[in-house]
Amino acid sequence: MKTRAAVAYEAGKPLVIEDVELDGPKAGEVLVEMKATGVCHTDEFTRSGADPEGLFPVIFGHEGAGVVVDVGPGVTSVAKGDHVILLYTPECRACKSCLSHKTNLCTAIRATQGKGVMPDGTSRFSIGKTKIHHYMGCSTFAQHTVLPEIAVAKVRSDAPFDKICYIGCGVTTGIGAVMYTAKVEPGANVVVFGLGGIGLNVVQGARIAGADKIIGVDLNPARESLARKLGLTHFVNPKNVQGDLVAHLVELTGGGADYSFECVGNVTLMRQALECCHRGWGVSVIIGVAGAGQEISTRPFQLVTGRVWKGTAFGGARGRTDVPKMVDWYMDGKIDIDSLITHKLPLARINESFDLMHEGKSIRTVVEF
Ligand code: NAD
Ligand code: AHE
Ligand code: ZN
Repeated sequence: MKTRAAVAYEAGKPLVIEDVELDGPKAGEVLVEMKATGVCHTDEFTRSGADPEGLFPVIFGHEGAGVVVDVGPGVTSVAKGDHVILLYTPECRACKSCLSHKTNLCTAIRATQGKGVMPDGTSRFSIGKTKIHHYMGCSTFAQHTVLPEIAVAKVRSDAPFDKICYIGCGVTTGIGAVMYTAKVEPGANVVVFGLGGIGLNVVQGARIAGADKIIGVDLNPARESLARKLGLTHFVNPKNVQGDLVAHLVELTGGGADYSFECVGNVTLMRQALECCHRGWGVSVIIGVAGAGQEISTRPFQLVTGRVWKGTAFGGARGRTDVPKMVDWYMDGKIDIDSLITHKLPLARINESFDLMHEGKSIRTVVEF
């Protein structure tokens, strides 16, 4: 079939809206009609050329919700008409990682996903003779896309696509990092570096977990009011701190953070996030994705004296199990998504979403089909 998509031909260049060929679902795969997709900083990260795994030409997007319109042979867990959220972290429930119950990082299809192809090693997208790569196994910047059934979470049909698409990455990553990865307990002091589409969800996750102080660090003063609405208790703009930021945060938390989260992708901030943690037990969780060649460093003494460095992908959530629960929490009013969706655009104007991101104007832009 033909479908409309935003194609990235080259790093750093605007996406081009094109009609692309899409082959139908093969065994174990589903065809999804996209209804809405968020634009995450990670899409921009790969578009910019900073991603060591970046491949071109490609159809980006990994934060989507839609409807199953066709299924390939052998598909049993979803059917035509089901509403789904797409999963860049699938959940096969059969691989060593899924069976371990120690990680959400299903390994069933990660190798081919990283090569921009489906599990059989081929792409479903093309233009003429040119193969177009899939992105993070999702490619949500297209009116239709094909995924393995293990990479979709069936969700309730009364939930609005233009809001729940954000559960496909940002919401689950932020709230999951607090609940599943860090396991923040009531009364804890939390520091969040970066109050964008991910960090604000860390803030609301920390509030739900019953954190005491929730301190946000961001260079953009416009982030403060929305962050406070979601549960932030203290806003720190590093530009206004006299002296050392880490020392300031240690003082503000009365000795160091119980938990800190880096939600920017900046290795200097990652170090500060670790070092503002409390001696003996503070846990720092890296969420931000750093560019090719970047490395983290600290004095080993920081770890010897009990601080713990962790990382999280998709907030440690198991997609098919946890994502439907997240949708229920939204529908029950337990989590706020509406305030974070600051802009909506049609696919034809998707490039504007990257400008809004760089200008610090948007939290999430949602593209509706
Ligand atoms: P965003 O652009 O919406 O937010 C980034 C925020 O960081 C902005 O508010 C910006 O003002 C702030 N910031 C930038 N530089 C700063 C600095 N030096 N000090 C303080 N604040 C600073 O991005 P996002 O969508 O929230 O994504 C954040 C990061 O998380 C990205 O690196 C993204 O790739 C990554 N991410 C990781 C996962 C995962 O599973 N690990 C999932 C989604 C996104
Ligand atoms: N390709 C990059 C890594 C990118 C990365 O870490 N991605 C996160 C999700 S970001 C969503 O917005 C992730 O899921 N990582 C686990 C995985 O298996 O990719 C690089 O540096 O190579
Ligand atoms: Zn993302």
